[in-house]
Amino acid sequence: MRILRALMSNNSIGKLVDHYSRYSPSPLSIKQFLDFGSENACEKTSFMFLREELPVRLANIMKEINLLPDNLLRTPSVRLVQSWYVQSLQDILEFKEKDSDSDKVISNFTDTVIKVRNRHNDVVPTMAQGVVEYKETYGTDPVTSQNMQYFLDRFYMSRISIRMLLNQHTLLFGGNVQVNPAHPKQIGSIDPYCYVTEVVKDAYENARDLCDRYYMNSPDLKLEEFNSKEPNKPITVVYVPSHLYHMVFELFKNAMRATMELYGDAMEYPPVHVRIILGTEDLTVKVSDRGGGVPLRKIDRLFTYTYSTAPRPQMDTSRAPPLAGYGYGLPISRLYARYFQGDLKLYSMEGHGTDAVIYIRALSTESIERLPVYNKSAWKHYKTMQEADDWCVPSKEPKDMTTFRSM
Ligand code: P4A
Repeated sequence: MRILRALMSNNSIGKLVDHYSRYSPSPLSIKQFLDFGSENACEKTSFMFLREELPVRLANIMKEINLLPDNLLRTPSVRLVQSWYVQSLQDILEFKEKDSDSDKVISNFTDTVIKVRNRHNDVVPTMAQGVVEYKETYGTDPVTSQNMQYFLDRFYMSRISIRMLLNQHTLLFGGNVQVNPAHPKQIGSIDPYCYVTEVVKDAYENARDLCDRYYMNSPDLKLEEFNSKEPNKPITVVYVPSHLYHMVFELFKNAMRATMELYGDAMEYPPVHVRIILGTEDLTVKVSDRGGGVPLRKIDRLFTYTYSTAPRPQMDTSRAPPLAGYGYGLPISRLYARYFQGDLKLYSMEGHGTDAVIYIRALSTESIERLPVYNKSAWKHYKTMQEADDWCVPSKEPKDMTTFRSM
């Protein structure tokens, strides 16, 4: 406590960041999130945990922000984001000064949690703006692009995890009631009986509305479910429905866009085909379209932040917003999948269509937060120059084999 006060009075935020970044974040399983929020849940336990864990998660990622290239750090957007992190760390740390854990303090803490969450609402577009500013001034090279990809994946993953903690606390203890009237069976943002089909249908309907507005038409949905554990029973999973929705909504938009762009004004379109499969370890959601696919050479770009923030193509703003095509839809969706030890992959067949697959852990004990940690290994990623490539550069014109090494 004395040390903390000394650090604070020094007004040296850097020392605080150094201090808390020496601790590793503590990943929670969905099962643990549920236990936090069940009957014997108490606001004080959550308060005691968060006032330790939030500074650790904030400080760990703040160390990595500091390792960004100077030119990127100096952009107004990145400075703004950085100032939010500094302010939030200070706001949370105030609750460690007070030895008290009176009801008043705990209630003030909940207000602070809400304030912190709102402060960080626009982190993604602001950070994206920073990347655009940097690219406009300095351009991009493969090394910088790779470092930014590494950083942004970790930074946005950290943000997803911090918001998960903030949301659970405010949803469980923010109001007087502990049940969310809209989702009475949810524990905070987690649904212990999330009907996967319902989330998929909901995301489809909303993507279809966008598609209809932009293209005046839309492909149908074909949905199949295979429950290998309990055949003929609807598939449920313990999960965050909003995360699942975010992912499938993104995949529907892409599938619809590819289909509509390929078929043009045809009046009939091949449907988007969704298969939901429950196995022992995995719950898999596969979204297949026949939109012509993407060549393998271009698939990585769909997940690249520096590519997605290319100066936007001129578009007609009098029309409805386009279905997809800019922004961080796919890379962020993949982070949501990875956050609880799942993944999101694209298997595209150029000339035919794309299979997009979401993998989710079927067991809530295995759905454990996947969190970045700042350590020597992470530090090296930013400091090490990229080694020379150890693969041959393919030559366009093959050598004339008859004269090759005078065989
Ligand atoms: N073919 N297939 C896809 C796209 C094209 C596709 C596409 C031209 C490319 C970029 C984009 C949206 C669609 C698909 C499903 C996917 C991803 C890509 O999940 O059919 O916007 C970024």
